[in-house]
Amino acid sequence: MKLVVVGFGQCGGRIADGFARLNKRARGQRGIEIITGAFAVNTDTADLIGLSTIKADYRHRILIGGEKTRGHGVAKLNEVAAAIAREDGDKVIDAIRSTKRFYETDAFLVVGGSAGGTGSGAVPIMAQMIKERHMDKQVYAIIVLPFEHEEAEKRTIYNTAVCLKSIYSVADAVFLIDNQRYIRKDASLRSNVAKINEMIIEPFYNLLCAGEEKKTKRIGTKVLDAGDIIQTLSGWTAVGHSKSQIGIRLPFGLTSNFMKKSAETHKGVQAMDQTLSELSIQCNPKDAASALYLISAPAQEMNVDLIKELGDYLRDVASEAIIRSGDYPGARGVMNLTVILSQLKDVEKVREYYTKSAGLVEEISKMQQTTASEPSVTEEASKDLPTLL
Ligand SMILES: Nc1nc2c(ncn2[C@@H]2O[C@H](COP(=O)(O)OP(=O)(O)OP(=O)(O)O)[C@@H](O)[C@H]2O)c(=O)[nH]1
Ligand SMILES: [Mg+2]
Repeated sequence: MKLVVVGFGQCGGRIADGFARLNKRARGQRGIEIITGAFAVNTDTADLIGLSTIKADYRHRILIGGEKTRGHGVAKLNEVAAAIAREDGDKVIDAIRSTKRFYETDAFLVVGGSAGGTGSGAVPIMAQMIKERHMDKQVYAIIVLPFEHEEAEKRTIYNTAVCLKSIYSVADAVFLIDNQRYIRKDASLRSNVAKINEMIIEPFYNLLCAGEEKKTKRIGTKVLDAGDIIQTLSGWTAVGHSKSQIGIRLPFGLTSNFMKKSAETHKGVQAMDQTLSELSIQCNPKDAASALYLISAPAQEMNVDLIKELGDYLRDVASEAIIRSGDYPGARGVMNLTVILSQLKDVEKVREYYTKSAGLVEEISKMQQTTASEPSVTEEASKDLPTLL
């Protein structure tokens, strides 16, 4: 599957940059292209300069709202970013259209953090604009939810809720990424967003590559292609990935074929267990109406039993879902498992943002009016003084 990836704001831009690197890796390791274009869009010049892989020209690192913000961002005001995106969005659309292999693109992926200003406000507006102009292609979103420590601030909750509601109504599917879940096991990651970004992006590697493979030895018995992914993705979506070792020599004595096979099958179940416990957002698999898994391991290790066990396990936990699957022959000694749960009818975390922000709407709109119209208390105190200007 080939994507055009457009990241908004700092978080979105960095993740889009990561997808650009993913394409380099696919090209280098496998000789295939999975990203037809990668773009970063921001109201902040400094954040665009900080990227490393997206082409460093104004058509790939796009500044919007330059006249309004002078390139200094929108300081968490997502309604300002939304207005800027509406005004300057055509600049982004034109740039996307100039992608060299645009006609090969299967879908768009827009990315942003929900809690800031630029990503939160621009992602839904741009998703809508892209959708209107390219009705034949799917538009997916990756929305990164804030860390717990950011949630003390009202704006964080409010921006997230408004962004989620808006993007859900325009995108074909929304991948929910809960930042907090990535530091659950390793708190040092809090200060290492680059590492978190790698973890966010990794599940997409095999997923996008599988259907693009050209080499016979890397083509699975059941190829998972763009069609399967498009059929699966809709609405709230969680994604997970695990990597484990496979085909490691067993202890002396456990060498019969039967023992080997059952031990390896057990590995499959373990991997599925681990993947489901590390999904990008906490959810109940029973709430998914569609699901997908892709197993990648050395061809000789992917026996029928292993694949059947994986399918049985997922069918058991995601009992309401239509399940699609694929196998993708990969490197020796490693087993990668990617799982997607989609069309989730309930996501507790999203529901909580909506509930919590309901009480904030009035307060935030009052604050917006205050900053826009009322002079500050300090200025008020100077009203009787003359001015030199
Ligand atoms: N996973 C991840 N999260 C990030 C990254 N950068 C920022 N975030 C999170 O994304 C949210 C939004 O932050 P930014 O992307 O900096 O905000 P922005 O879209 O640039 O908006 P403004 O700077 O307010 O205009 C916050 O919750 C951050 O914790 C990143 O590189 N990776
Ligand atoms: Mg920013």
